[in-house]
Amino acid sequence: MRFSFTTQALVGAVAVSALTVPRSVEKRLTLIDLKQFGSFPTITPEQAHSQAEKIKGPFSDGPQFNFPKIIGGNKSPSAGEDKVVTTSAAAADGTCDRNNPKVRVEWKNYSPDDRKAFLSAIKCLMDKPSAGGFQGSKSRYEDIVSVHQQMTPNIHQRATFLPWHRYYVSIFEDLMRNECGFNGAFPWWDETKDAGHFADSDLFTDEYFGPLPGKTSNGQGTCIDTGTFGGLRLHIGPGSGFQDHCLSRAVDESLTGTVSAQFVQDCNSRTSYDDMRGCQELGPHAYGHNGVGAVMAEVQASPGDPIFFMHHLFVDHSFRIWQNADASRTTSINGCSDANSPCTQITMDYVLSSNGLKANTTVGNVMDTMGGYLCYRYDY
Ligand SMILES: *[C@@H]1O[C@H](CO)[C@@H](O)[C@H](O)[C@H]1NC(C)=O
Ligand SMILES: [Cu+2]
Repeated sequence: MRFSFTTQALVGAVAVSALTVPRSVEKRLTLIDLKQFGSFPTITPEQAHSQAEKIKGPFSDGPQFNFPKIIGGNKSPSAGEDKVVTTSAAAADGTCDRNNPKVRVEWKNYSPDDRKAFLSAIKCLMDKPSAGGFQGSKSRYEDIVSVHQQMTPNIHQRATFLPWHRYYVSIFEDLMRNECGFNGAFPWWDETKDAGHFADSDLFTDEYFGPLPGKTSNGQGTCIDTGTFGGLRLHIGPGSGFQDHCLSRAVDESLTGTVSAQFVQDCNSRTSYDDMRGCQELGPHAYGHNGVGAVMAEVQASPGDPIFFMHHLFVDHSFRIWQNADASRTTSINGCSDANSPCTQITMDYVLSSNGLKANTTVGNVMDTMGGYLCYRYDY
């Protein structure tokens, strides 16, 4: 024990004293055992396909957490916003010209210049110091990771999952634009086009997110040493812990093969929001995470792998497609917002929080992606 402590202290000292850290030192980043990352709970594609099956997902057997209060009827419309386009009762703070929203462009149609600018802006957040107050964070990027880790009990396996992650991805977008000068269109990733061969996507090349290796012969992940994020040191996770470790991946293409257009459609054929949500969360969403593997397969700190955001842009796209089928799907929601028994029903006034990364908002403000608080659509 004493010996390993000394070794770690020495490595730390070298890393701090030399700004130009040689690769040989970076390689000493700890590769965390694959088992420690765990995985997202799943349903099978067959379960999703069976119309009779309603999938909500279990959540009652976890530890008890503090849930945000439901606040209703205390919102006042902001003054002086005469251009607000309110086709949704929930639209508030902000304007959106529905004929000219931002367009999220699928990766394959996303220009090389936009791709470069997008990756540079993520790197920029990683190179910026933390704003402070985010547990375990050592960079502005990790401020975002920390919020997901800390909020995990409130945002998974319940109705909050889709609206909260929509809000979360929009915060990532805001920080890139406001703090790193990104001014292009945002991308999304149509995973159904790459199902079964994620590793062949040019997302996973050194120019962009770096490689996507399979499990090693001894069943482990691999530290990503090359590409935009080569040698990245993560300080948050796995789980609720804080451990210095490398960004690792371990693709399982039999799992990514499940992220098919059929699976997405089977989930989206459900008319009840919460049935659809459970199916998407435990279905395509979970398989994308588990398929990429390692850091991405860990529920709390998976945003440590920046491909997380491409994945959640895909999940948000599926949600938007479901909403497009019926106007009422942007003005109503159902399901549990907590794990109490009986649970508290989610409402449009449910408060979404990011622990101060961005001001709180409500579910109602994010249900319509062109409602004013948000202003985007997808290219298809
Ligand atoms: C944001 O919402 C959370 C959860 O409801 C609450 O604890 C926090 O006080 C709110 N923050 C502000 C600034 O209102
Ligand atoms: Cu999440």
